[in-house]
Amino acid sequence: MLVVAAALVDADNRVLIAQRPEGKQLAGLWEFPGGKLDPGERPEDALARELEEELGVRVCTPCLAPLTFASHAYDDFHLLMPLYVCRKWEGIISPTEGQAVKWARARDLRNYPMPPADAPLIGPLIDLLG
Ligand code: 9L3
Ligand code: MG
Repeated sequence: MLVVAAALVDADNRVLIAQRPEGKQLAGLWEFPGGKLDPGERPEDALARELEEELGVRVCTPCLAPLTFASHAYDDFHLLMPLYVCRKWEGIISPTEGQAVKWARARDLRNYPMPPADAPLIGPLIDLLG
């Protein structure tokens, strides 16, 4: 399964994480926002769509800079997930699914329980953002 995720980074180099809502798989864990590709969709277009659906912000696809990949074998599928860094968006972050969101320093991300696919992305973000 191909899923795309974003590290939205603010002017203070903090990263946005979102808590997966009740009723979803991995509910309660903190993730980099994103989701699955629709059939035939390009990764950057899928991520722009997901960020608008989940957070109400618009990003331009050239503003999405690929940083690294997450790869994790769940019991029933293998998740492959590129992480894109994005520093520019339009609109105010307003979670649309009742999910909590937090801005955190990259080095503090380990304090938040994350899905197994997301946790290995913290290292490259610390390297990038300090
Ligand atoms: N997933 C893991 N980490 C993430 C995201 C966005 C998604 N940062 C996993 C959770 C689900 C699957 O990918 O098993 C699909 O995600 P969603 O469509 O339920 O958000
Ligand atoms: Mg999602």
